[in-house]
Amino acid sequence: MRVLEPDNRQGTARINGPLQLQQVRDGLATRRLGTNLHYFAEIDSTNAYARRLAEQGAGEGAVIIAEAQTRGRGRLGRSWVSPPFVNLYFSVILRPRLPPVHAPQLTLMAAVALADTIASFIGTPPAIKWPNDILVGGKKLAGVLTESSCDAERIEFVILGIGVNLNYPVALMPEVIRERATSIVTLTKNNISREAFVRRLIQDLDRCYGELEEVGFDSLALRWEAFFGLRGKGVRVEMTDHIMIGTAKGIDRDGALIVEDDRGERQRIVAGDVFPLED
Ligand code: BT5
Repeated sequence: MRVLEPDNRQGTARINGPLQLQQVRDGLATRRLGTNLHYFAEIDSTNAYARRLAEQGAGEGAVIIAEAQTRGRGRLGRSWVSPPFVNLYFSVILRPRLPPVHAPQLTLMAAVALADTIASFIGTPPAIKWPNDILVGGKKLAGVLTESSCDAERIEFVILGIGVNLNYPVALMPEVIRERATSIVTLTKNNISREAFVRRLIQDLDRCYGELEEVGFDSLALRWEAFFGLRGKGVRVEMTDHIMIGTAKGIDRDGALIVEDDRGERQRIVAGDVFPLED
């Protein structure tokens, strides 16, 4: 099922067809991730599939990629717009040897790896919006959805799900996201090789994940903070049961966001949405 649709809207000759998996594998230099690639033309959600695989005992590093998702998901029951052949919908199974309290570090690790990959394609560092958005010019280019299965002592597995808008012009996005989203083709005016992008992403994740397990979180945390657009800025934090206004201070060693409230007290935020005050 090859869809040959010359993408002349962007003035390029590139064809938006299925991902060429062999091109992803060629030259893939990783230690743990991507040794096993599962590819689907369409799926409900790569995260849902990865979870099913992990529950059946699939090993660390298995990667699931789909051309389209019928129920692509974001956090808190939100959905991820997932049209075919233009983007990346990606999940990887991890079995980290970390205590459950450190599970949030994996989301931040993934955001650093993804920001590195994106920077190499757009030529400028994107901003990370805590905990999981990658923004360029204030617009969302990518998101990370981490889902874990833990007991009290150990993490059984973590599914790291990543969605990135690649060759998906903003003009073709549905209205619900058009004003707040962007894509690599919109930023660079060029379609990119999705194979090169996914290969680079798997390698960046492999490197950052190795660093997290072997060296610890500190140097990743510094790099995360360098990408964090809101340090020192006024923020509104929306949590399930209340809203807080304060100044973003950065993250702590457990990956929680530190916000100084209007009484000067530092609060740890472990879940919620953060917006700049001027938004
Ligand atoms: C996220 O959630 O940003 C995490 C998105 C993770 C998607 C990947 S795709 C592969 C894997 N399999 C899945 O099923 N999911 C993961 P959240 O912070 O809740 O943001 C969701 C919000 O982003 C939506 O409510 C929209 O406002 C916006 N949005 C939806 N689709 C988008 C898109 N393609 N580009 C930019 N923004 C989008």
